[in-house]
Amino acid sequence: MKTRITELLGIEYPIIQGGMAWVAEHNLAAAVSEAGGLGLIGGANAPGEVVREEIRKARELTKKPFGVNVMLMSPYADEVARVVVEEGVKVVTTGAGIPGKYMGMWKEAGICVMTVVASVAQARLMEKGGADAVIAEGMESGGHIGEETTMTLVPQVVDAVSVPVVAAGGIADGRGIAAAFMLGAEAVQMGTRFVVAKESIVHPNYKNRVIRAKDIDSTVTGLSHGHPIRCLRNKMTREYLKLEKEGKSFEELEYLTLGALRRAVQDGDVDNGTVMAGQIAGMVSKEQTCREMIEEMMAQAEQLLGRK
Ligand code: TUI
Repeated sequence: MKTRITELLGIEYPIIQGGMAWVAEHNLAAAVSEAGGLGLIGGANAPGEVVREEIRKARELTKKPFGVNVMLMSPYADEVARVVVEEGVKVVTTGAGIPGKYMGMWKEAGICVMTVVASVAQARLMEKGGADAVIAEGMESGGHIGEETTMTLVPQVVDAVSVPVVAAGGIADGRGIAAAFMLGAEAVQMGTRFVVAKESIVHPNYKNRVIRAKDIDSTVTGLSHGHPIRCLRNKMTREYLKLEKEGKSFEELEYLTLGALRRAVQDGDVDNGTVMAGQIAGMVSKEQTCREMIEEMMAQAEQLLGRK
């Protein structure tokens, strides 16, 4: 399945692994790239030097292309943006903001830049700013989300820009990939399914929560604060949502969320931590290698799309 995205990135399959905070480290990124997709290292809130080390470790595991996600709300975004240039990273994705001030530097370095957008207006802005592709992410996604759904956002973004579009949010099997292609996407980005990959370093408690999740098990905290985060319901979200409803501010509730993603991912505290996952967690039912996941999904997608 050759598309403008597979050609642009030099990858075999149109599957990109999301640059998830604390989850998307070098082992996962390298495994996805080795299996023919595009692995991403999530810069998240990590300092530049930590990301540099991750890039170097990924290089030891794969000669294939991989990328780095620059989370623009990070206090270290400036240094991570420089590190990707210094380390000769070929692909950068951005999330949670507008990467305008880095675009000149990245384009000059020959980096392929793909920016996550949650609306048509953002997609137009990113294209104008020089993005090589946009990742249209629906609110089915885990973590920090916009307001539109993948089903409605992707075709509207496809109509609005001429750069290729990657669909993200709510996709975790070959049917989702085929559906995204029918909407005009030329690749998909997936997070939740890769959380439970064998190569993923996420704590077994976290993986088990995702594997056991039902369709209705995710919720969104911080909607009224303008910081919506999709995660699986637990003790923390029940407390957060109760206090949010009572009118407590973002700052007053920060004690519940500070460091909470790390607590869930690394320590396995899935009661008090933030278990970020997308709505499709209900369909993610087993741990497999990245290669097994990608080959299974591509076979299904190709059959549905009549390409095999
Ligand atoms: O970035 C994400 N998802 C994330 S980042 C993250 S780390 C974090 N942890 C705790 C609190 C906050 C963040 C966890 N999940 N997805 C990509 C994404 N980008 N979704 C939405 C956007 C987005 C939002 C605003 C892109 C552009 C944008 O522009 C801002 C503007 O002013 O228009």
